[in-house]
Order: sequence, then structure tokens, then C-alpha cells
Amino acid sequence: MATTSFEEQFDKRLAQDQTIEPKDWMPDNYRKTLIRQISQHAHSEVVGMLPEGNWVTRAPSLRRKAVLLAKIQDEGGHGLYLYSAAETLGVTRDELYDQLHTGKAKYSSIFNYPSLTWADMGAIGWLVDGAAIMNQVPLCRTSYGPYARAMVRVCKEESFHQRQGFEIMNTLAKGTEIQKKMAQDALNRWWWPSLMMFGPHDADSPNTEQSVKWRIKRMTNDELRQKFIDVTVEQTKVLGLEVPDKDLKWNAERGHYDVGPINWDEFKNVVAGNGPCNKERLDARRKAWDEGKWVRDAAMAYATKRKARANQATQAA
Ligand code: FAQ
Repeated sequence: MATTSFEEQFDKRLAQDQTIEPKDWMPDNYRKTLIRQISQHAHSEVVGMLPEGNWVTRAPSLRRKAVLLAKIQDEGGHGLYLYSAAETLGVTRDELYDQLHTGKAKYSSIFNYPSLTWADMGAIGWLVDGAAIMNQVPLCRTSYGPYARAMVRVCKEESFHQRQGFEIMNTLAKGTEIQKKMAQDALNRWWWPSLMMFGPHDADSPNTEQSVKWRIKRMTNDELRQKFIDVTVEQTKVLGLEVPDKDLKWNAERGHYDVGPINWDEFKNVVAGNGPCNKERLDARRKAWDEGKWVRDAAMAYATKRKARANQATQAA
């Protein structure tokens, strides 16, 4: 009987669209790529709580406040599922937190922009969660099992987030002149950074080709960005707002909207740590880590005490 090498078995599983599980053999670079992507994704969820956290105390009604709190809490939960998925690849949570706190790890560029008005809560839900869900639905079929399963639950929640954002935008856009202006201003500021969330153009994306071969990414950055643009431009019409792009036009031949050039210098600058809020975001995460030390210590002390009691009970029996 012919034996197959680990690598052949791995390739066969991918070709048959079966998931790779934590104890399966996998190429070192597949593991590395997953740790990189999943941990960046986890960090994004957790840092992504901050721009919205800024508005919890100033939400315009109890209902808005309860919904916003629930949404932010969901994002924290997404971070936790994703850190757990990353841990199955052999990295520890402490290592991942350390990479974030020392500024070695990347997280999504979008969360380095400020949330200036209440309308930003609408724009973040509608555009940022809208872009996130466009990117994440295909990840429900990513080849690494724990990541794919985490994404199924994440996507269900993101879909609620997107709708709550659209609802805020719709209320403002159909409200007073001042409210409509606030909604337009938020769209103006979040539109281009949302397009950047999908990452560089395919031709400039060093990781896409291999990640698509490994079925980690099921679609490329440009394919997903285009899908987002096509859907969101139509939603903007429903809101009665204007996409801040003078070059935006329907291209009948391609069956898609064309957009103007994206400012990749701005993207690179933000990813390099020089965006409007990079410092503030990292400072907030480090402060939360330091101030949470007593909680971690107390939980560890309690676990040690319970373990000792359980051991005593076993010995006495
Ligand atoms: N920001 O070769 P590629 C959310 C980096 S979650 C910063 O194309 P890849 C929920 C990239 O890491 C949002 N860096 O890379 C929420 C790579 O650098 P490296 C996060 C970026 O991995 C909503 C380099 O550029 N979602 O929003 C960005 O194949 C509201 C070259 O790029 C995910 O993480 C960027 N935007 O494709 C929470 C989804 N784009 O590592 C709160 C999972 C690229 O080689 C409130 N991730 N880079 O040094 C992915 O799908 C992929 O990792 C991409 C990038 C598409 C983001």
C-alpha cells in the first residue's frame, strides 16, 4: 500500500475542502500565517472597542446606550474567540498581548481614527462593521477549523452591528438639517478608511496569493473591496447621502462601480503607527492591562486555592 507524506495529506484535505485541525500536520508557514492573521484580527476587535467606548456615556437615549454597550461587548467576545483560535496553533495569549502592548503587532488601520460625533457610531456600525462582515463571511469557510468556526458566530453578531449602524445613519439622515449634516460628515470621514480596511490592492499584497492557495483567504482584497463598494453605494442612495468621491461612477462594462484612487500613503502612515489615534489606542490598551492586574492575580489565587482544596479532598477520601 502506498504511503502518503504529511504534506500530501495536507494538500489533499485542502483540495477536498476539508478543514485543517489543531493536531493535524501543517506547513510551518501556514501556521505562521494563521497566527499572524488571527492575532491581528483579535487585536482589531479589542482595540476596535475603543472608538465606540468613547460614546457610551453620551448616547442620546437609554435604548441607544443599551444597544451600543451590547455591541461593544460583542466585539470583546470576538476578540476572545479569536485569541482562543490562535492559541490552538501553539502561541500563548500572554505572548499575543505582549506583541500588542509593545507595538509589534498590527491591528486594523481603521481603529486609529477618532470618533468625533454621535453620527460616527452610525458610520462605524454601517461602514466598519459592513466592511468587516464582507471580509468575514468568506472566512467562515477558511481552511483552519477553529478560525472558521469562530467566524460563524462572529458573523451573526456583525450582521446585527451593521444594521444598528445603518439604523442610526437612517434616523440622522432623515432628521433635521443639522442631523443630516452630521451623518454626511461622518460618511465623509469614514468612507476612505473603510475602503483601506480590505488591505492593499492585490498587486501590492504580499500575502494574498499564498493565502488563497492555502484557502485561508477565499477571496482577494480587491474582490472583497469591490463587493463592499457595490453594496454600500446603493445603501448610501437609500440614506439620501453622498459618497465623498467625485470619480465614483457605474461601469456598465464591468458591472461594478469604479472609485477614485485610494490614498495608500495615508494607509501606510497609519499602519506604521502615525495615524491620528495610534498612540491613544495603545496607551488605553496598556492602561487596561496594568489596571486589570489585580483581577488576574485574584483569579489565579482563587484557582490555586480551589485546586489545593480539591487535592486535599482527594487525599482525605
Ligand atoms: N490595517 O498582504 P496583505 C472589525 C497589513 S475586525 C492594518 O494583503 P493579508 C470588527 C497586513 O497585515 C477588522 N494592517 O495581508 C469590528 C500585512 O502586514 P504583515 C479586522 C493591514 O493578511 C468592527 C500587510 O498589510 N479584520 O472591524 C491592513 O493577506 C467595529 C500586507 O497586506 C480582520 O483582521 C489594515 N486594514 O490581508 C470591531 C479580518 N490591511 O502582517 C469593532 C481578517 C493589510 O505582513 C468595531 N484579516 N494590512 O506585516 C484579513 O482578512 C487579512 O489579514 C487582511 C489583510 C485582508 C486584513
